[in-house]
Amino acid sequence: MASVLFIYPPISFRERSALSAYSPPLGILYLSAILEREGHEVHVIDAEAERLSLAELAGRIKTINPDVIGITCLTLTLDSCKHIVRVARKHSDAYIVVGGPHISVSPPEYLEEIDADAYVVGEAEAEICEIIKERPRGIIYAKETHDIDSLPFPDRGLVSHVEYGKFYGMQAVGKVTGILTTRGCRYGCTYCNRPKKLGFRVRSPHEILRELKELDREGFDSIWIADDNFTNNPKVVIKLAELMKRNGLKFHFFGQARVDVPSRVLYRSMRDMGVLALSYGVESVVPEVVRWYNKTRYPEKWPEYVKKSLKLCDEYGIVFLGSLIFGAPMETKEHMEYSIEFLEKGGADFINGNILLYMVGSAIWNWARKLGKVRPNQFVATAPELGLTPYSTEELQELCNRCADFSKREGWKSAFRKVLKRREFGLIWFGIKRYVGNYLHIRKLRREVYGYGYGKKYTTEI
Ligand code: B12
Ligand code: SF4
Repeated sequence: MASVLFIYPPISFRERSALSAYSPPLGILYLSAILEREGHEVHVIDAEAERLSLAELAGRIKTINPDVIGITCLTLTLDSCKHIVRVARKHSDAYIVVGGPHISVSPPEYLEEIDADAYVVGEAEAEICEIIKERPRGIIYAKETHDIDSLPFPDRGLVSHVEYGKFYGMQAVGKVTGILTTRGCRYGCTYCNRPKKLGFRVRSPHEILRELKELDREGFDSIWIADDNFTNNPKVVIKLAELMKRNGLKFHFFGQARVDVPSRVLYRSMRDMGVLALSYGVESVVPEVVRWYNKTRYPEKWPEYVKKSLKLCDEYGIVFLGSLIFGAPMETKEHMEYSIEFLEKGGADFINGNILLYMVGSAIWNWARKLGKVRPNQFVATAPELGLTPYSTEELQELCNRCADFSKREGWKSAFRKVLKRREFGLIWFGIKRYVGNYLHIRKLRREVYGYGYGKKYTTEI
């Protein structure tokens, strides 16, 4: 039996992300559960959430001295991943295998630069045992699991020492973890570089309930729904809410959703099961821009969908976090300001502004490649860097800061109002403690700059 160490890298070992310890890395926790079932000894280091330096990570690798090191690689964590491989080679003789979203979208000819022994394209549950046993070299194309109900639950015990739920300096209620109710995505946004080949799959509500019961026994209070979109399959959500009610189960849920499912039954169900906050990929409310992002087949209806979702969130006391992207080629400053105002006046609680990224594997990266704007190994670049928007980084950054300022000014007040509306007294008490705590904390501490992804500096006070 082998000793296996999985590592989840940070975006950068120098700057820490504002999202740094939000939710556990479920992908490797699923793989760990499968390996443990076969009798392997598994360790997991979440270098992002544990805020480890490269030297500290090297120390941990030396101490564990594993036979196999498995690393998750995102496009934005590619550099950190390369550093980890270098350090792992120096401090161990382990066989090194890398997987994750970037490996699945990278042109294969560039994978060798990572200097691992093997690279896994796709979801690895079906292959992981054989990989650990046979230790093959080169690129392995994994088959996706169609029946995701057949998978064991992720082994969250491997990261029980890490405190999750931290988000822009705030902390979710109680003990926090993540869950997946679906895999894959049904949409094809042009800026998105999640692996497209993975089909959309849904877990049965009974199976999700079984996992939630286990999380309840383990004492979890808050759960981040790690699906690409929790509202991708409203029927499952509605059924799940019904089952949870029947079983007397309730958690504080957070997740990501789309605006184009503004159904009252769905929102009532989400409120009943405990959904507290949803992050929506609004991106823009200008149909021309929305069309370019291929967000929907009905771009002219998008602003109406946004309005309806804002209204439903208000009605059911769900905190609305709207994400916007700035820098589409035809997008003017007036368009961007209009989108911000639309959310500000429409009742969004938080607004998260981002500069458009061209990432390998996305349709817009392929387009920029054809135009000769990106080099084949330039896996990520911002719109201003490529000259694909008339605006400079500073101009777009200013708009991002305007969103951050709105969130800091209004977000907590309006979110608290929504919580009051829900009449959940435990939550209200937690909110008061946090609000007062944060206020004192903010006054005491100096300003700090958080690195948030690539091309964007998120300045906040902690
Ligand atoms: C939850 C989540 C987060 C959470 C928690 C991250 C975490 N600890 O998991 C938070 C909010 C913190 C987050 C942050 C970021 N995220 Co995120 N996140 C997700 C999300 C929604 C779910 C992740 C998940 O659980 N997936 C389900 C599991 C089963 O899939 P998986 O992780 O890919 O793992 C499978 C395979 O990839 C493979 N595999 C994975 N690792 C390994 C390792 C080995 C050795 C092997 C063999 C196989 C293997 O097997 C796994 C099991 O099937 C995904 C979208 C998605 N649905 O995947 C985006 C996603 C992964 N995130 C993305 C991005 C861009 C980010 C950020 C860079 C955003 C930013 N600008 O800051 C940061 C990066 C932080 C960091 N250090 O990684 C992109 C990555 C795109 C890409 N190609 O790189 C995705 C795909 C979203 C998207 N639609 O574009 N994220
Ligand atoms: S951005 Fe979200 S909705 Fe669009 S394709 Fe990517 S995961 Fe799906």
